[in-house]
Amino acid sequence: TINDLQIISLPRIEDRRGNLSVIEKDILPFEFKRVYYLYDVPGGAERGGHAHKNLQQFLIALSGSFDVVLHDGKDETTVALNLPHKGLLIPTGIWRELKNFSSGAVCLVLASDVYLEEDYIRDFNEFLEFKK
Ligand code: T46
Repeated sequence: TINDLQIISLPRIEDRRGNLSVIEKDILPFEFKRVYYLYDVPGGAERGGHAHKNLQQFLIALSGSFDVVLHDGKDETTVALNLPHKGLLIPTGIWRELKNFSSGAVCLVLASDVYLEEDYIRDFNEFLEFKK
């Protein structure tokens, strides 16, 4: 459920040359098998609009900001991501929509598995049925 969403803070190593953050495998509750990123998102565009049956993902706003609207079949919440050293852990079975991308926003995603189209639920009513 959306109660299982987690904001995970990453180490931030600051010095006069700037900041460095790191994601080591033990900071996430899953081993990541894939990394992808969303960028050059035009103003007003929305991404997501689906749920995953098994996939777990960790999202970070590497640059800029965007909102993630999350639904567990019952409740909805919105998480604003805008810090490169804090990420959102999305467990399995959560519907997500990404919107309000700032210009230059980059969304980095670490995923628990490779790309599998059969893991997606792309219809909201089907998602509600799946959650029953
Ligand atoms: C999610 C949100 C945050 C691939 O070929 N490999 C991949 O690993 C991914 C993620 C996508 N694709 C292809 C599939 C589509 O033809 O790239 C195209 C765009 O994918 P999609 O419409 O799923 O993109 P988003 O931004 O709506 O969703 C993605 C992830 O698919 C999804 O798991 O949670 O980012």
